[in-house]
Amino acid sequence: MGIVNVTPDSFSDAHLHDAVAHGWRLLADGADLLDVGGESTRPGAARVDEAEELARVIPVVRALVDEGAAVSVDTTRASVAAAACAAGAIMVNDVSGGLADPEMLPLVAALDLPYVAMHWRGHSADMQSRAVYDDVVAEVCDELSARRDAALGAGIRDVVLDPGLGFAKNADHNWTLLRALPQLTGLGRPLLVGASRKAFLGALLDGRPAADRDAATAAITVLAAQAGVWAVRVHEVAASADAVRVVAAVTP
Ligand code: PMM
Repeated sequence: MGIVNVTPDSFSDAHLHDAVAHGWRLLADGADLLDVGGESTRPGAARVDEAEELARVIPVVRALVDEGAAVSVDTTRASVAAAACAAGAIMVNDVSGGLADPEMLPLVAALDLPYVAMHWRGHSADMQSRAVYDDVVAEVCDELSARRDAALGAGIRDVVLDPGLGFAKNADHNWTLLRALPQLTGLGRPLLVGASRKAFLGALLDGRPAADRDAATAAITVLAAQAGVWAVRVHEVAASADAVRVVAAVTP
């Protein structure tokens, strides 16, 4: 899954053209799916309003779909998910797992589309204050199981789970969860992992800036592929696509 973040810190004012060109590059590099989002979820980020999120996301979804791309929409708002799916998106990636908007799960059920439910404890502005666990693996598994059951109970048939690395989690929590991929895949649904360029990789690499964390990201892709993870969500696709093929070649 290649990341197309349509946010001012990713693309300048000419964002439509730039974001679409970026999406095409990710497809050429081997992405099977493009994840288009208009709201930054970095720790501390403020929310964007609905009109702004729609204005960022919908034209990019439409342009990529019109050219034949498979697109998921990265949003916590049912209204944005509905508009993106009307524009041709075929999957909803909700970092809140249905907690941010009560209309999200019924909407995705009605559309009968696949749904990514990520582990989440609150919006980005103050989520790191919720990075408190006695047993991070047990608690993430419990809370993610509850979101799985809510999504299935709402009538969504195809539910993907995601441990939400970096969301109400510190670096130790992220590494502990990556060590526990077998327990997470044991929740009985396909698993998505999003480690790409995240701060815990920068911390491991002595403060390396985000753009220089792609080799570490590809190393996580190897671990994820070996653990049977369904997909990784990455900024730089080529190395991760190669990593997946290498793991496949040595997997009986
Ligand atoms: N991470 C970000 C945004 N959306 N969606 C899922 N399912 N999983 C993630 O880990 C995830 C996500 C934040 O990362 P970015 O700002 O680098 O896109």
